[in-house]
Amino acid sequence: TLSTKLSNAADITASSHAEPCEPCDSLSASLARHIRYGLCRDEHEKHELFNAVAHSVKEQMLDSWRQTRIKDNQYQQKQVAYLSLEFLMGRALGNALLSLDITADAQQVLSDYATNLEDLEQVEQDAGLGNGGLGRLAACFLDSCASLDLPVTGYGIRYQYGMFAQKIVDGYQVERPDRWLRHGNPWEVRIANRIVSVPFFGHTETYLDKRGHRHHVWAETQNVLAVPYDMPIPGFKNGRINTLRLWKAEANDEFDLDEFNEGDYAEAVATKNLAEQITMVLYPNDASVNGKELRLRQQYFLSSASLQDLLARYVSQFGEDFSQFNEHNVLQLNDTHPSIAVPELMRLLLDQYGLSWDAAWAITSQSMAYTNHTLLPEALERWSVPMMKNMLPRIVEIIFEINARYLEQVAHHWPGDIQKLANMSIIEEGPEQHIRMAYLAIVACFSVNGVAGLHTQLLKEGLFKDFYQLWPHKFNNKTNGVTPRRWLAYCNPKLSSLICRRLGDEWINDLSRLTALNAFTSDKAFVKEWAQIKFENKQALTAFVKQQCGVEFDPLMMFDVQVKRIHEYKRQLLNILHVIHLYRRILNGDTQDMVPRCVLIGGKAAPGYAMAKQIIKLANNVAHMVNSDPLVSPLLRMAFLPNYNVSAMEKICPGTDLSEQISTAGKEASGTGNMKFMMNGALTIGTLDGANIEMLEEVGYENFFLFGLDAKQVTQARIDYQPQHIIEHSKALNRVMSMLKSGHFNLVEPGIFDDIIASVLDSNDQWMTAADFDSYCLAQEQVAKTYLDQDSWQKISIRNTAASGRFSSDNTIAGYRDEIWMKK
Ligand code: 4GP
Repeated sequence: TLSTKLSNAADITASSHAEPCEPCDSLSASLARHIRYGLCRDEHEKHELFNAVAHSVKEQMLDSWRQTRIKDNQYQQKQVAYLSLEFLMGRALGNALLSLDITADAQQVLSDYATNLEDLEQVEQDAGLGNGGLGRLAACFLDSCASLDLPVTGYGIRYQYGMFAQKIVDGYQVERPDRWLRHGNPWEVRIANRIVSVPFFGHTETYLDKRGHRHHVWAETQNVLAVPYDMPIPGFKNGRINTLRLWKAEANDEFDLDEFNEGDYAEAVATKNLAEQITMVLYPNDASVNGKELRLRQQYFLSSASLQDLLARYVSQFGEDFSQFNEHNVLQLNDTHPSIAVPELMRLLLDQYGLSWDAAWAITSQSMAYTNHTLLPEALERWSVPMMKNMLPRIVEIIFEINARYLEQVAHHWPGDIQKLANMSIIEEGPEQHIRMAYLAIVACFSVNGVAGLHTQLLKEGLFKDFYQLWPHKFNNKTNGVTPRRWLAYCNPKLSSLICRRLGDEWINDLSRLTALNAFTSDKAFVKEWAQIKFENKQALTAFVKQQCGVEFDPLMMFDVQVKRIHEYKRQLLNILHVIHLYRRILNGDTQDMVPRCVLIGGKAAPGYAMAKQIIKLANNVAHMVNSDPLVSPLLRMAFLPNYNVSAMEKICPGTDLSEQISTAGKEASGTGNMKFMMNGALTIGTLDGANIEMLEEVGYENFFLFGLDAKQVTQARIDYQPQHIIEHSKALNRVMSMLKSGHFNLVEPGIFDDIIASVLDSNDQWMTAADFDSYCLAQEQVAKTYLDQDSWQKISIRNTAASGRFSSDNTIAGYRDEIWMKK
């Protein structure tokens, strides 16, 4: 009856320890119920059916979710909080079914509703709460943490609009808002009893108490409510359901009643809008920061809400005795975006809980760890002090105090070196002072890590050299990884099933087992089946490209793919120049040894990044010329895929032959797309950059197409770089540049590519496009030669998958666990 159900529910909320409970409804009963009582109509739209299914699947997780929470609240294991402004989760349904091991069940159940699972999955909107690498890494990490049975909570922002939707109009990128919550989010649960309040603005005051102790008050603040929405993160077949807690900003007074009574309805609602603006939209900048005030508000909002949540949870277990805090808690900062958590934790411990500076600092500096994700100096966050003083006056005071104390250490280490003090200060002097957030993070955190071997080495030698000298023990490397559940088991069911038939299914949570595939390179039947699966995946990708771009690919041709954010350092331009090179060769009848290829490029440009947008336009225009010449299309086709996102990658990587990882050496911190392609048996053409280096180590030179300058050579070559000279001496590049300059690709839009042309010719071109062109073309010829021998290509493909085990994010997370989070 209803009353017993309600009283059971009350028991559940009251009980504090895990206990067995009755199993919930079967998936099929649950779905029937959701359809019958949730939709309340006989006809329903596809997305309504999807929501009903998602609700039913979520229901299957609720008991385990609760058990996990109860267990973790006992702090038997140290609790980890992963703070990130971005979580690029993509779709959840397929992954949840896989983790819960109920995919077959769901397929069966759905057949009663005249639909199939695959179609229904396409209805789910991607949760695109991130820009690219850093956000997707956070999502892979959550999956690995749950699968490794680690008590890790993701803390992020519930952006009402995620990463913008990209349309291509006349070859140009057009941004459209991503209304991912339009039909509701069936996975989330609003947790009304954990709402906290985050202060902004106001001013600070100090007073002395009776015993002469100084106290700080942050007065007359404007407070914004932070409302948690929890998403379940299921571990792979292990019963753990972790939590991704996303904060939504809400006004604490729905209406200003005085204004409302005076009849100014709009003014009364305005406050509400101002508060809710904070979590309205994700900043669509990848690896670059533009110093916008609203962004700082987002960062502080996330940091403060998450820390308040963490402290409240701790206090409810241990009271206000913080001596055990570090034993039970650790925080990982995903780049500097949430590094304002450092002074915020200090503030809460000092002002709210009355700890001394030294006690608060001991806790703060032993509980936080920082991951850096980019070497590009322009991406290092700096916040204007006057702006911050106005928005967060108490926080600025604390940062200045941290800085003053820390600079004493610097002075002690380098006596008399004034310049060192200025260089290393958290406060950058100038016409306007700025706070260097990376320095703040390094000073406060006990661990600083890069995301691939080369990247970490470059941090130590370059960007953070002084800090490495001062605190070598803080620095460590954690090479990135990707989750094999989503990026092989789920996205490539055919390959996955072949591997399972040969190796069993233990590779899914122990990816190193894939090395056993090497033994099958001499098994003809296996190689044939491997090739057949790639072919079928290419057929599926062909259909997707046709549907998304209207371009006809041919699965008999080689699929050469570069999908990632559009950025000059990633050098999509180099790829396009190579396409022009092939195109020109075909027009000239120089087609000997050429392999028919379909080139796919996809990715979004930051809306304010003019050069990246021009590169998109160039890709589209070149594609148009290439595809419209019937003499060319048997040998070369090209498409620009609009709106590249997580769910697109799930279709792309299984059907790719050649993965383009061609960044200027020393610029790509790690890369993770490179790993997804490798796992799915693509061969890589790439530079000695980021994790490519480690991939090469694993798979061997003979199974990787390496080209270009390495990081040291790039630095060297920059000193006296003369691209004009290089072009004069390269027949191929010379012809490509002439064709580009002739306006062949922009006959009706003269001049639109002038900036791009100038960038290649510029002796200041940081990206060294001209320098690597010949070497790239040579490697591409090697690719073609290898591809012509299909048997050998397929064997290399198998070796790539076999060697990808090291790049499971399970591996990476085991490293974070053993060397950072749980390190004694
Ligand atoms: C990215 C890096 O560019 C990429 O190399 C790396 O694999 C990824 O982080 C994860 O570590 N950086 C960003 C960013 O996404 O916004 O800085």
